[in-house]
Formats: sequence, structure tokens, C-alpha cells
Amino acid sequence: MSLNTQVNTDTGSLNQVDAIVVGAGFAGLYMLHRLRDQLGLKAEVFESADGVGGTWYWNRYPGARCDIPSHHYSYSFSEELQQEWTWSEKYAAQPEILSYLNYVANKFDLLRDIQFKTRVTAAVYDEASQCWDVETDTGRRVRAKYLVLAVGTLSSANIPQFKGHGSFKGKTYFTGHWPKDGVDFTGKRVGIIGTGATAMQAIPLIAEEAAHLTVFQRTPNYAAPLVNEPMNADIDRQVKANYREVRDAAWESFAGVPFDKLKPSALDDSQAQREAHYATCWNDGGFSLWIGSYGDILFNREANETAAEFVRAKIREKVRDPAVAELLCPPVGQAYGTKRQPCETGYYETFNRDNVTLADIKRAPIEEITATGLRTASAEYELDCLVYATGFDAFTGSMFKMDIRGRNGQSLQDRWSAGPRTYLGLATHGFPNMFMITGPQSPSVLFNMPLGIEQHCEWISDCIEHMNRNGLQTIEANTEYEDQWIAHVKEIADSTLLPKADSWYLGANIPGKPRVFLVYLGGGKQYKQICNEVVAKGYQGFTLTAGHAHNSARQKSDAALVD
Ligand code: NA7
Repeated sequence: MSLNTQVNTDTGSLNQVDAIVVGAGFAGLYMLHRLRDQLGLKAEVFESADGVGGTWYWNRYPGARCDIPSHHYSYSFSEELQQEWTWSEKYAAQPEILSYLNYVANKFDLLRDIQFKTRVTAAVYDEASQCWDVETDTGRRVRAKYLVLAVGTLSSANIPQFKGHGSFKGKTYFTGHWPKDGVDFTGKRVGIIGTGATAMQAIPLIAEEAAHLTVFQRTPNYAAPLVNEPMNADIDRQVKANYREVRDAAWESFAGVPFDKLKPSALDDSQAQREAHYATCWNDGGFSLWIGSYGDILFNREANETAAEFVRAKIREKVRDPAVAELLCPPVGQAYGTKRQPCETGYYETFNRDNVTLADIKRAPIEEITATGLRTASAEYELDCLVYATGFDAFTGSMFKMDIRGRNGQSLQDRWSAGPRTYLGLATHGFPNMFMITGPQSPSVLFNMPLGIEQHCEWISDCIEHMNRNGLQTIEANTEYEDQWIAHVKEIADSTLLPKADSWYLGANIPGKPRVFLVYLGGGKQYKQICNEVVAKGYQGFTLTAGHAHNSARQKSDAALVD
């Protein structure tokens, strides 16, 4: 049965619905479809943008594209959708992904339940009604039994507050908030701060337009070529004829995208064999070198260094000026792939252009943004445009922008002051009936995002169906299970080299953020099994209640703790 009524409270009337979903990207769209069209609930989505797309709405910077093949980087829930949508490139660019999400929104008639240009400012759990009271910047207030945060993992921009921030009189752009009508850099002196995955996509295209481009690099990065190409019609036909197998293979793989050349150990091969194998993976493109070459390069330093040296040699081959090449090569000691491996198309070659300069801001840090550009410890740069490609306050940034308060008025920031505390990356104690899609401590960014999102949306909607079918009012993660889950995530992460890098995977890119590794690294398949087992054991680790009137029916599902 669905709810769509008004309730009167001492602060005025609230619309009441079954579920509020925050965000209309890949996650929010599918969540709405599940809740509304499969469960028959009244669900409402709030989205701050004026259209769907989430991350793919905001990140319109030149060169933005996925680096998991488009056939994989798409929804699997509708066979009809899979058959009728045709990608034009192996790795789709942002405009095409955004068109796809608009197509999905129209096909499933989702737009009518999305409130655009509406930012959720607060979500407060009301003990009396055991519901969430959600406030927005448009003044709309809604009460809902369920609150689903589909706010994206990489959606809150990290904007470093350099001295003089805001004083630049030229044009400032943020890759994560790119103007809808694009930017024409023709004839401009452009500076870009950052050399992460985003910057590496944008730099070659900006360089083609700008009079001059200065790249401000703090840390060099290991990238591999994307090897994009127009969609091959035969491959498209083959995938469409076998989509079921393609998706099954994705779920069998560690990161939700299959690679068929993975060998156990780089150290088992001779140098010649290794180089040949790395070259094959390099030429395959995308993440093939990173997660499809040898199983031990992200676990063993010695194995890792063989891959690192292979990439350095490639950089030296591509970049003509040896001094620039050295600056672009991550030094020994900076492990390969422990930060997210960017995929590039002509990035390194861009530094062979006469109109491109690489500025080393590790050696000579940015001291001040000035009216005419910026000043580093060693030089003054006159600029017309300044681009920030400085990443995101990942995982928690967008959640913390809302004032989310659970039981006893405790804020989410407060509860997570030492780092996020979740059970399965789906829920957190003290915040009943609140779910996170691809939340901290789930596989999220180290898994194929659309597939991971689908698994979460399905788990959440199955849970809500279970609750409604059984007359249950609340579900809440138990702290013992949170503790165990956090320890489990940490233990797996610590067996790899990833926590040793200063990456956004553990919040190291944001000054003052607690350093906690935030991705479950056990692989999507294992994670899905765990989630399914939790359900099979009666939502083990969660407390489910029948509501105030039936507190005797409280089911504490913690009979057997996970070992
Ligand atoms: P990243 O990978 O976090 O990269 C941000 C870049 O900005 C990186 O080169 C940073 O250097 C640089 N940065 C950040 N803050 C500063 C300051 N204060 N001074 C100088 N340089 C700075 O973000 P991306 O957007 O490129 O990629 C994020 C993900 O989006 C990507 O992995 C994909 O999954 C999609 P640093 O390395 O910190 O020295």
C-alpha cells in the first residue's frame, strides 16, 4: 500500500510519501523505478540540478568519458533497454552517457516524480512518527518512512582554498561543475591545477584550443592508454546476443568488468615474458594493465615496481624532452595503481606541444592566486582562465552538505567524526530506515558503478518490500556488525598496497579528513554474496521493529555474529 497524504505537525503541514530519494543519477533513477514501479510505493526524488545525470550531469568538462567499456558501463536491469540502446564508442563520452540517462528517465517515465532544482538541506529522523522529515531549499517539506541517499561518491568538488582564492579576475572553471554551454579556450592562456584522471582527460583537448596551457602538477600519476574506438557493429551485435553471459562474466570478475589475461604473479615470469604481457595489456587499454595483468601487483611491492617501471618507460618513450618526461614519471616508491589509474588519450604526447608547459608545484608550491593568474614559489603565471581539476571530497562530501540527523538529533558528521561507520556500506547505526547507495565501505568506486548501483538498489528495495510485507516499521544497523564490517574492510585493504598511498580512497586528499580506507576490496562477487547471506539470515546484523505500537515484536537479528 502506498502513502500520499498530508500530515499536520507543530511546524506546519508536511507532504507524506513512502520514500525520499536524494539524487537523480544512475542510482536515484533506478531506485525510483524499483520503489515506484515494482513496489508500488509513492517515492519522490530531489535533485539539485535541472536535469538527470548526477555525476554525468555536472562533469561536462572536455574529454569526460567512462573508462569501463560502455556495454558494461550501463544498466542491466532491462533487457529491452539493453537491446534498444546502441553506444557509438567503445568508451562513451559524457554527452552520450547523459543522453542515455535521459533516455532511461523517459522510457521509464521517471521525470514526473523528480523535483529538479531542489536541494535537500536537512533530513531529520522523527522519533515520534519513526519517519524522516526532509527539508529542501525550495521550501518543500516531506515526511517519508524511508530515506535513500543516492548522492554519488564523487559529486562534491574539492576546491583548495589557496591564499587569494577568489581574487582572480579572469575566468575560473571547476571540472566537476562545468558550464552547460561549454567553454571556448581559443586564444586564451589557460592554467589547470591537477593531474588526476579528470585533468588527464581534459588537458589534451584544452591544449588543442588554448594559446597556451600551463599544467600545475603536484604529484605525477601513472596512466595507461584508454584505446577508445568507434563501436564495432559486430561486437555490438555479439554483446547484444549474449548480454546475459556478458553481465554474468562481469559479476564473476573482481571489478565488474572482465579481463581475460590476468596471470597470478608478475614475479613468476621472466623479465621478457613480463614485458610482453604488460605490452599486451597496455595495448588492450583501459584498466587492463591495472587489474587485468598480474594478480599480485597491488599486493606485493616488488611485483608492483615491475609494472611501475613499465609505465615509466612508456612515458619516457612518449615525451620528447627528458626533463619533462622525468617530471611526469612517478618516482620509485610511489607504487603503481594504488591511486586510481587514470586512462589517457594523448595525455603524455600533449607535453610535446609548443604551447604546453608543465609546472612542478611540488617543488615550487602555489603561493597565491592573484588578480592576473597565480604565483608559485618560483614564478608568476599570467592567465586568462584557471581550471580546477582538483578532485572530490569523495564518499562523504555530498552527504555532509545536508544536515542529516538520526536518533536523538545526532548528526551524521558527528557520528562519523572518526571516519564513516557503516554496515555493508548500506546503512549506519542511529539512522533507521536510511540507506546509502554505493556508500562508504561498499565496493563502490572499485567496482563497475552502474552494476554496483543496481545491486544496492535491488537490495534496498527487496528490504523495503520485506518490511512492508511483514508490517515492520524500522530497520537499523547494529553497532557490533558495523564494527565487524569496518574491521573486515580494513583487513582486506591492509592486505593490499592501496592504503599506503595518499589517495581519495582514504580521504587523504582533503585536509583534516580522517584517514580511513573507504572501499570494500573483496570484489563485487564476494560482496554480493555477503549481502545476500545477510538477507537469508533474516537481515542479520540489523534490528527490525514493528513500530511503537508493537515494540514487543522487535526482532534483533544478531543471533550469530560474523566471525
Ligand atoms: P583526483 O584523482 O583526486 O585528482 C586531483 C588532482 O588535483 C591531483 O592531481 C591532485 O594532486 C590535485 N590537487 C588537489 N588539491 C590540490 C592542491 N591543493 N594543490 C595542488 N594540486 C592539488 O581527482 P580527479 O577528478 O582527477 O579524479 C577523481 C575520480 O573521478 C577519478 O578517479 C575517476 O574515478 C573519476 P595530488 O595528487 O593530491 O598531489
